[in-house]
Amino acid sequence: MMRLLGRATSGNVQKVVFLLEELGTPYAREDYGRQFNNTADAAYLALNPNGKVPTLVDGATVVWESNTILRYLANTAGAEGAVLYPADPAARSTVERWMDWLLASLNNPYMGLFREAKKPAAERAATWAADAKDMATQLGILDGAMGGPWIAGAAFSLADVALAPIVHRCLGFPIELPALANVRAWHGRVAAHPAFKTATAA
Ligand SMILES: N[C@@H](CCC(=O)N[C@@H](CS)C(=O)NCC(=O)O)C(=O)O
Repeated sequence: MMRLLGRATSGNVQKVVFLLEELGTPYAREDYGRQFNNTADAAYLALNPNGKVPTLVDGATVVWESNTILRYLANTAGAEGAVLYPADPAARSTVERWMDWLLASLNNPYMGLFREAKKPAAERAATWAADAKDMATQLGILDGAMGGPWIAGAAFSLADVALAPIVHRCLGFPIELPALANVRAWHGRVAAHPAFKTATAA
């Protein structure tokens, strides 16, 4: 059975749990990271030299980087995986661009706000306002680009899986955001997936 190493509270672990649950793939998640204090051990670093979670162990295959894990799982999941991650290059690019955008554009303000949101408002770093503005801009871009019920258009895809746990948190930060009607409607659709509920329960 596949092993997923990573704490349930990590957004990047939640992406992978969402997909494993959605595909109905048997897996065992093991607690690694932060409070478990076990990702700097030599045994873990031999699997993932970043000392970060998640790491997926599938027999002799070890995969790290959450978006790479999503692609690996889709590529090994047969017909259902091919719907989530289409082989046609043009269709695939509509999925991958948002997975890359998540890391390249949304992640920076997300991480800044995520770190500071835990503090009382008066103690937040000066970067809070700039990150909030950037977050509003990035989510506005996503909102304006959505041309269908799902991130990549008509079909639910890896882009939805990758973005959902993170955007879910972004919408919950105590910051001013534009209306984001498309993003909020999409969030409601994703949140109705039992697999998403399981992934984000922690
Ligand atoms: N780009 C990496 C980021 C991995 C990462 O930063 N993971 C965080 C949790 S979301 C982590 O390991 N934090 C330290 C810890 O939990 O010990 C990925 O997508 O897998």
